[in-house]
Amino acid sequence: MSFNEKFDQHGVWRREFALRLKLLAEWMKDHDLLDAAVEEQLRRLESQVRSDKVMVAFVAEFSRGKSELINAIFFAGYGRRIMPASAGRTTMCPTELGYDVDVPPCLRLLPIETRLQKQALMEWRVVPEKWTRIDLDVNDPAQLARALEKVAEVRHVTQDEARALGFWHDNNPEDNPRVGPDGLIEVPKWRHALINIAHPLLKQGLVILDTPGLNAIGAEPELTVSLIPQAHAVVFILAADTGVTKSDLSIWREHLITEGDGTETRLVVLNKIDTLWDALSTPEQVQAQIDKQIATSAEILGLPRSQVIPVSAQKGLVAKVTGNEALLQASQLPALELALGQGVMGQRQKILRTAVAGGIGELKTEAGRAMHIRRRDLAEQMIELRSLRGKNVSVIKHMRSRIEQEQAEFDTSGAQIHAVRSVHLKLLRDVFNLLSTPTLKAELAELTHALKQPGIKLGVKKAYGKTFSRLREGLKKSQLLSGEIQSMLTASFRQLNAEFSFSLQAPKEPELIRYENDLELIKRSHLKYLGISNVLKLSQAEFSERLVRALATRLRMVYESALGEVELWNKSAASQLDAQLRERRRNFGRRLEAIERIQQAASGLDERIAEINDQEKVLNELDAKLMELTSHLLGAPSLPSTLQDATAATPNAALTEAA
Ligand SMILES: Nc1nc2c(ncn2[C@@H]2O[C@H](COP(=O)(O)OP(=O)(O)OP(=O)(O)O)[C@@H](O)[C@H]2O)c(=O)[nH]1
Ligand SMILES: [Mg+2]
Repeated sequence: MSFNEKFDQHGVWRREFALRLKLLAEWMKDHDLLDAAVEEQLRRLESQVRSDKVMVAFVAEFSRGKSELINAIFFAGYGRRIMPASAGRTTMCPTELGYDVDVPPCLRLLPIETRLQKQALMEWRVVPEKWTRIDLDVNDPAQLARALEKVAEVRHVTQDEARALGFWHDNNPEDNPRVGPDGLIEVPKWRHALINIAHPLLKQGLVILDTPGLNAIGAEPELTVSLIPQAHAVVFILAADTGVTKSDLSIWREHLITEGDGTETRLVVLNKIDTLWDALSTPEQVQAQIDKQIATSAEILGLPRSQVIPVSAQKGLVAKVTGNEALLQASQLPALELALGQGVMGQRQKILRTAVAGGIGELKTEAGRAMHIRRRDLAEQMIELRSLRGKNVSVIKHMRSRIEQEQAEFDTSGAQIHAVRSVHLKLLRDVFNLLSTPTLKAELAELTHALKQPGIKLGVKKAYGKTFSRLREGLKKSQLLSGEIQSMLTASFRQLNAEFSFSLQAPKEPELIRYENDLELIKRSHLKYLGISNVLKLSQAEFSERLVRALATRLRMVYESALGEVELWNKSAASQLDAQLRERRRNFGRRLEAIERIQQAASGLDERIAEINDQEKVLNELDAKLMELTSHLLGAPSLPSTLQDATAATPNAALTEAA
């Protein structure tokens, strides 16, 4: 299966999942099983699957054919070249292609001058009015291609301006761009481009990142420390005729080497194999040349040969546009698409499904608990009613006053439950604090200070190390506190269970330690970035400023996820208490009502017992149905029979609506 097909299949699964989740939510609502924690869990699952994005980044030195390859893999359907690809430097700014329903098809461009301000790229993303917008007509490929030419636009500025924008460095002149005869320097006109089009793959959550060459990547720290490391796959492109050049190697070392796992998410493409096709050589001789280039490139990059894929993007594009099957095979593009499909999509699907399975498990536990309480209440009522069989009026009366007394006692115990809640919240506040934005900001203060010092900063690595070990300490402390809260909850719940025969169970605290891993990855991407060739750049205040900003935004994302987990945990504990209180109050009502009926008519008792029997049956059915609905959610992408029935008339309409 090619990448595109695999991605399509992934999309079908996600749409079905969303539909099934919606059905489950409605069903739970109908049966009064939707408490706050369940609702939150459902919301999370839905947004996790709906907003799941797969980012594929194309990274290489200029003119290796990144844009052409994107055209060939994703846009051949438009019948022409869509992304500008031409000799020399073409793509001047990082270009992200994706789809957001809430935004009309358009190209948004962030002016390069925004670099003079301190906001990080992530922060600019949320202020669309600061971007230049050009509407796109997806039905007019020529207009589309014309509009996209903007990403190649340049400006000519003085040396001072170029320096301020981060394109001129006095201390490593060999990297500086050429000065024109007029003394001006060519710089990109735009800092970042966002393309929003309803392309089928983009609609399903694919995000493509096209990047400019070496020095341009380095100029935007966010690209190096955030976008590229977070991409699910990176395609690194070499040219078959030149092999690995010095600057290819710098990009590879600086931006793409990942330690440990993750090598399957790095794909190396040996592009332009058509330049080796030659009428004077036999096909075997050509193949031998390609093989030799693969072997050398793999060796230099330290990869197995199987991970270097030969291809001709240009011939692949031409073949697809003209429908030339022989040329398509010769371009070897299908083999690359296959590798992308297996590697990237296979991985992504596995990860998403595992995450989703965890969420569904918790959902089942939450809903199961509500049913358990109901079942137990029914059983107790049954015992109570059976004990009334053949008893006289005064016994029944006595029973009534006993229930009323129990109810009154229970009502006064509200304070005790309230106390547990407030202790819980108070303790939680400390955890929230530890993971809050102000805390994070304070932790970063020292590093910010170190980076802001004028001149070359030899102590920066040390400052990074210290900052990250403090952040790790913070996480450890949050984990410790969470553990203490869990013990407190367990003890309080046990006490409440004993006193009121509740069946509360303290939910397991989140594993915040997990986020240490994220911290480690962030730290590594920063240190790697600083280590190689950027130490000199650090002497520039603007560069350091941008670096800290990029770091802060990335860390904030990690901390927000951690906070989200703590919140869900809190909701689960609170909603258990609420649910048991509510059920208990209802239970008193039902018991009193039963006594009333028994007092009014002799047949009342038997009728009520029969009713309880029925309710038990209904509960068993609910239980089975819950199992069924949740296991469907975990299943393979094919509609189960019940859903097929429900959507048989207009299956597509139902799916589209759910999506
Ligand atoms: N012969 C041949 N030329 C190719 C191939 N792929 C790309 N090219 C050409 O190489 C040139 C550069 O291609 P681009 O796609 O613009 O390269 P890029 O990596 O995006 O370069 P920048 O945007 O400058 O970073 C263009 O003229 C392409 O037509 C190929 O497979 N064979
Ligand atoms: Mg390009």
